[in-house]
Amino acid sequence: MATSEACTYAMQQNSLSSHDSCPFLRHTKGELSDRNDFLEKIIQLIKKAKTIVLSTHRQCDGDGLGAELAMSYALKKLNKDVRVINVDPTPRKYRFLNPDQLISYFENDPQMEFKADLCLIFDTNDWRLLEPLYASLKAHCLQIAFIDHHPVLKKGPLPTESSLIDTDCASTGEMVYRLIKALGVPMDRDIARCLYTSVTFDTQLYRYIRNSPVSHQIAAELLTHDVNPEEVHRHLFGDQTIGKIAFLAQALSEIEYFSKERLAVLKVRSADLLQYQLEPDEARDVIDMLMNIETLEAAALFREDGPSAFKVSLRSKGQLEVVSLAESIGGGGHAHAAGAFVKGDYTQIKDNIVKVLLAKLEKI
Ligand SMILES: [Mn+2]
Repeated sequence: MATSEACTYAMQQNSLSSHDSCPFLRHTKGELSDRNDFLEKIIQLIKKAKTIVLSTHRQCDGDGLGAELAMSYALKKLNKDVRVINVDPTPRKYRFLNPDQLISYFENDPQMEFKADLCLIFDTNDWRLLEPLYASLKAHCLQIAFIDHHPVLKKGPLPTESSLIDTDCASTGEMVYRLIKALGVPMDRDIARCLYTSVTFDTQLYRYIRNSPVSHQIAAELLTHDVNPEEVHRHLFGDQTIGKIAFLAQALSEIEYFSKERLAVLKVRSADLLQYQLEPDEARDVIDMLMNIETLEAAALFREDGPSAFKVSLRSKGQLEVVSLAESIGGGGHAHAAGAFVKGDYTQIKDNIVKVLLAKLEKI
């Protein structure tokens, strides 16, 4: 899947230059203060709206969740009638942000009633990642805007016209930080903790900062608002269960290597997740672990997602991009971190993907 995927592995370079012509893209180089004018349109929409619904992609991650929760705290301070509605429940590792007290889950209540002047969707610009909630948002919200740092897909759906897409930002949290500043909402501990979660998660502890000190600058300010960084880091990247470690031991012993250990492929079965009592989200960091292997230039993880259905995660390093492959199978993401949901026979899907990746490796 495109976006939640990409969030775990933000790339260091700017995104695909072929998207430069996209009217939604705002390439915003420069100092923090210079970039605020790009936010003006969204700011006006927010100021005008009385009721606002916030959401993010399904199987949310720390970036999308932190961004929407930070914005919900900020909008409440502006006396807006705010509601956060996500497609599905929040993965375990993010529960320290008390999502269940703050978010309604559409999956648990598909008949839920709401109406809003404005809907802001964070950390994706692909409405398919919000289905079936998106149909309901379209029916009940006067205007919808995506606020996102992923490139717009070449062949996928376009974001709505009022959307703000900034592929220079290392996280959606960075965009929301700017929005909150532009709205004139004073920073407080709740907002800071959520934004710190966003920025820290998507930069993977300040590893993927897109050649910019901005993530650090924002973090430095947020930490003056009584955020406990070790606590956030522990929740996001530590706190593994014994089951998770046993799962990793098994999964890592089953890696298949290709092309002189430049490509790795791994399958995660639903039965494994069940056996070790893991949520699907907990298989996600396995592929990032793989990418720490010195020789690897690309990796593909196949996670069973129902009968003959797989979540494919792709990673790459350096010159090699994987987002075009992800797009070709109905997904998307960033250049070095992308994914898709696919249906079909495992061996066939895997063979096709390996073939494409090997051809790409040939070319670099
Ligand atoms: Mn993100």
